[in-house]
Amino acid sequence: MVELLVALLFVAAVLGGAIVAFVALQRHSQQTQARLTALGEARHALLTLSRDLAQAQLGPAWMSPPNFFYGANSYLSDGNRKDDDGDGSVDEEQFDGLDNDSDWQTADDRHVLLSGALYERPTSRGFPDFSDAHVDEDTKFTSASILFRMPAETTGTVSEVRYYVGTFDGQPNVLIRERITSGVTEAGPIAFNVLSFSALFWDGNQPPGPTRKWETSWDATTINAATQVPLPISVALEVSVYAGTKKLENIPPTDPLETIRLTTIVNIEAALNHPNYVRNSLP
Ligand SMILES: [Ca+2]
Ligand SMILES: [Ca+2]
Ligand SMILES: [Ca+2]
Ligand SMILES: [Ca+2]
Repeated sequence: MVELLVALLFVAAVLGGAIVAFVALQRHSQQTQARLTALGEARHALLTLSRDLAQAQLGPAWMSPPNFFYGANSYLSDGNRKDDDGDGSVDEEQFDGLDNDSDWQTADDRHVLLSGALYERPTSRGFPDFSDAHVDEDTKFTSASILFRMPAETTGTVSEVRYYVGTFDGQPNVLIRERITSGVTEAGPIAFNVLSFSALFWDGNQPPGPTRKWETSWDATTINAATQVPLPISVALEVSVYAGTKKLENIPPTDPLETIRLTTIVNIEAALNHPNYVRNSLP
């Protein structure tokens, strides 16, 4: 009888251990699943945006205003409440292409030489800029909106497309794509749980030098199309998507947030091919 009891206790102990391990594994796989889902949302957001932005166009002349491209960022006071770059400060940067906390050094200039023969824009060398170390590494969140024209799905017509983060179908933090074609508006969700959406605009109109930089806003109507390029040459994009397992609304306002953050740069074909765009010559 004693032996049986010992055996039963042993089985119970093994089962208990197995249950604890199973719960830990499940929690781990839920976290992995949440990260994969967030990564999927972020990738889809950047791919959809890149595909549209690459086709941004000037005109047509009969539409008002003829040159139409707006971009704006509003910088939020909060980030993911984590010290992502391990420098002792939390969320100390803004996604603006600048080194806001002055910890950039010449050695952090990552793309002086991109490959054996390809260099970064000469005017960007020796200055902190996008994707250099210590630039925009541990950022606060941003709420951006971009509005531009692109060819519509029906040949010969034009759509006005707007991207922004808002509430869709009662759900907050949705990256929304709104498209107006011939007076008809369609809006659809591109990504969910988007905590940050930022866009920077490369101005090809500034003379080569340190003034040629990423702008945090754009208004094509203020640019003289006869002598300048009304579209940005490139747009740098950032999205941060919530990747935690708890519901976002159940997280206390001071707790750190699990996030996935992706960035990319899109070139605008119509700007690159514009006759007023003066390219920097490569060395
Ligand atoms: Ca952070
Ligand atoms: Ca930091
Ligand atoms: Ca910095
Ligand atoms: Ca910055």
